[in-house]
Amino acid sequence: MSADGVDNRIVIVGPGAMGCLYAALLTEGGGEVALLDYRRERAAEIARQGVILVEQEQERTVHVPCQAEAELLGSAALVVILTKAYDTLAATQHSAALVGESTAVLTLQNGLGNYQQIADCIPLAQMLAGATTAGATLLDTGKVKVAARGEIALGSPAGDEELAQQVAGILSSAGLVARTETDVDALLWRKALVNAAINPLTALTHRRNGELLDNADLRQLLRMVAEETYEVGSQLGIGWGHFDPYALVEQVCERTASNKSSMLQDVEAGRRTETDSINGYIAHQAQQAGLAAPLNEALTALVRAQATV
Ligand code: KPL
Repeated sequence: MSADGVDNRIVIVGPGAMGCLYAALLTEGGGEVALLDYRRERAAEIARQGVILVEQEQERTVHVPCQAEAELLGSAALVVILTKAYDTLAATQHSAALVGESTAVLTLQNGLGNYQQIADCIPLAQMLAGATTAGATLLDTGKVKVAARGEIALGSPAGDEELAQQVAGILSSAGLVARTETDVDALLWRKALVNAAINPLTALTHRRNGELLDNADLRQLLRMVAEETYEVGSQLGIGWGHFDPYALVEQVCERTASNKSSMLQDVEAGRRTETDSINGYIAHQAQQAGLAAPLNEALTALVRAQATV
């Protein structure tokens, strides 16, 4: 990021639901924004037609530059990685030309292990990671239905509070709600705990988030997965603070009741899911530490078996 704060160009990597949503909102908020997509034809289509937001039954188009080659965009103040978790490494490599010595790279992806993968290519000191409570559905190329704008919480894995504040400031000044947290791993594990419980159960039962609470068996499963994940995290030293894991999951189901989770959307669209980076990652971490996480392990296998790819 430039020391004088003048060069605030933001590049969003990955034109999925979240990528398009944030590219459009940040552009509307006065940010200088571009999208990077590895698929040339899709990039050209989005560049031509713009991002179409469907919000509160109203449709509007926001024009955002979109390129397939990072070299054509040059270095940015902020790069936001919003690809699917399984594309993290490829997206980071594809974005290399965007990242100069003073570029901050922020991942807002679902799942765990993303910033660690990105940090294989980019100095950890330039990395930020966070989570969003926005809800969005990709209706078509570049066309997104907005359920909730939500808020972004982010932090620095290297403990650079100033960088985290600076980037939260860039996002806030372009109209988003953004705040910082000091313990980034606790933040990411909290989001992963919610995703580990809600996402596979919605994907396996084809229910919306709120509909999980209508069924006693599913409520019980939500509780058990949340508690298992909490236990694994605790054993691994995650500083959860005091909270009731099931209460958090229930609250998110209620707040996002009409949402189709991203995993249900993936299954319905015949796309690969992110279960390996959510339930699979938790089960793997547990196994490495000599712990058991049978529910996360079983959900990973069931979702993988259900997916068409
Ligand atoms: O993050 C989500 C997702 O769908 O991936 C939740 C919080 C479950 C909202 O739908």
